[in-house]
Amino acid sequence: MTDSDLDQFWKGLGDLRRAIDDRLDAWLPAADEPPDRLHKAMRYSMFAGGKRVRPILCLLACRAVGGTDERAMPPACAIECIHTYSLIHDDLPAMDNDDFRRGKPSCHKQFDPATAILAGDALLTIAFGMIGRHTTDPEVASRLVVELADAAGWAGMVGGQMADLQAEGNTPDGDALHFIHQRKTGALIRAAVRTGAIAGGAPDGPLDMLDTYARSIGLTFQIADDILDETATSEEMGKTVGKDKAAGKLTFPAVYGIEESRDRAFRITDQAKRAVEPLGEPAEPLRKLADFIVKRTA
Ligand code: GRG
Repeated sequence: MTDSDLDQFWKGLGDLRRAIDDRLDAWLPAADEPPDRLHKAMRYSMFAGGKRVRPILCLLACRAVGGTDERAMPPACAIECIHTYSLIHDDLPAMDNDDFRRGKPSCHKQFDPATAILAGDALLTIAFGMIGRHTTDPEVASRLVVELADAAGWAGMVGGQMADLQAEGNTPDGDALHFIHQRKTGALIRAAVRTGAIAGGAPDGPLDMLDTYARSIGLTFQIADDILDETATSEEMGKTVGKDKAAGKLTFPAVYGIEESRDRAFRITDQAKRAVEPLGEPAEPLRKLADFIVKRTA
């Protein structure tokens, strides 16, 4: 697939992105509802221009197993809320201390740290409310809640973030790197695909194929992020770049160098695409999205 085909594919997902934004708008508290500062902060970060990769993955995984977009909307929106909370908290002075996110002042800069902490907390908790309130089948709802809790908490993103902080300044080591990346970034991306498939009623076989796909693209997403942190400009990324290296973070380029990291990312992307080959044409958008993720420039 050429770069311009990929560009076309990504632009072609505009309707899906708008449908997700409309649903998030409907399911988040109104900006003027008291306490309005909290709701304004939640909405500020939610509508700051994120790419919506995770909810798109969730909807495409649901389609790949024959499900409707409607079924996947609750986990898709829930995951974007959890993702946005993680970025708000990650930017706080006590964590990465970043003043910019998505090209705009980060939440604690636009509001204040206390409001940013509470906006993150409210986005994390509303995610589980979205699943419970808008999933019609209670058994599916309970499976989705467990998937999300595992991916977001100690066994996933929060655990990965802690391991990442603990590893700062350590000698670069491939096993530790995989441990961190699978949890910090990979777990939520994996949950996006798995919850989409579960909401769409996937039997075990296709769910396993999608799981293999999801683990691989979760890793390539973070490899691409690590490379962009060293090669892209802050303007291109909409956030401060180069901080990982300066902080002695455990990244793919630190362990393998930029070229080997790129080669690995492309090899893992091929594995991802092969894993969903048996799902045929309905999984084609997922294969294209895998290419987009590895080649992304922001
Ligand atoms: C604070 C509990 C807690 C966790 C933070 C995800 C995370 C853990 C921190 C974010 C820091 C970071 C740069 C992670 C790398 C991968 C990543 C999540 C990048 C941002 O995701 P995109 O590119 O962002 O999907 P947009 O803005 O498009 O939504």
